[in-house]
Amino acid sequence: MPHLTIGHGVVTPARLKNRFQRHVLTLSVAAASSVVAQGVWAQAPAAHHEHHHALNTMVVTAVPLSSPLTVETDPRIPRQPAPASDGADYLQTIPGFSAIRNGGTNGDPVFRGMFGSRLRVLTNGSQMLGACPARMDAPTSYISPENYDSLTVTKGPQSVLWGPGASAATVRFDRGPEEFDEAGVRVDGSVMLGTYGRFDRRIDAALGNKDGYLRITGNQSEANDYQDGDGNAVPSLWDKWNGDIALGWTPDNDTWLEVTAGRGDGEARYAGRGMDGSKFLRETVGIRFQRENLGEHWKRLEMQANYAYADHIMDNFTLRSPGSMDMG
Ligand SMILES: [Cu+2]
Repeated sequence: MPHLTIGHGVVTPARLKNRFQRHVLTLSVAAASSVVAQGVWAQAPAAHHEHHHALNTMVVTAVPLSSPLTVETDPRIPRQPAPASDGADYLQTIPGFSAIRNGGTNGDPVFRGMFGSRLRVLTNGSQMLGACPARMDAPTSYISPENYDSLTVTKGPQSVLWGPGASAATVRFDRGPEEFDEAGVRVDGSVMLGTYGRFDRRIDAALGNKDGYLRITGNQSEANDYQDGDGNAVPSLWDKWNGDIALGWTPDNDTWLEVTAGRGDGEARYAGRGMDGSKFLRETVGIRFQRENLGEHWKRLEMQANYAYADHIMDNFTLRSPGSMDMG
């Protein structure tokens, strides 16, 4: 269970006041005792002990630190209240992260007050930048966290292993390699239904043997606008899908070669802007090679090449009525 639960008490102002009054009462009784009858004084400390204050329990759920600088977690593990619609939504469960929201999805992640190019976001070691000049598609908007096996956040600029510029943090979503001891098939999937049309489904399947594997991951997530207390629709609709395929070769325990290809698209309504995102097309291709234990002084050799293409369209007529200033 990689989630950390911390319980501690809360002292609210009302409670504090209440406690203060009780202490005053205790003291006044003690003072009266000492003046009126010296013999009663011995009982006063006992009476004081009876005033135990059971504080309310507050449960904090968060991803624990692996080290002071690193947070590692499995993004497939359920988190509350519902699966994350994109990378920024997931990162918000990690202490230090927040997001500049656009609508229901595609927020822009912020770590310790820094965002944009200060936050390096990598998927399988490659960088996929957004296409929108108004940052409707932060790099995390192309990421469905449940489609990855691990999430590692390296805080601060201390490591230069993953390229320059990450003064806030480096965020890595990674997949693979698959490990089959003998020929077999592995299938993992989930479906989630929620209010306001939230409907998520995901499949992650692999088949292979000791020498290699074929893995397919796919997901679709959608939600409608939610309504505020007066019943007005708040523009927050989204619908997005991803499909990825990976072909791996693992001839021995130290060698890994993988070729990947992926595609995805989506649309999202934005409450705070004059336009919506009607297309977030992603096309990625990659090849990576890794060999370990090359010698006494050479631990690992890694090579990879990636291609990423983003096609984004924003307009004010696909998902809303042109010229409507209420953005409904
Ligand atoms: Cu845009």
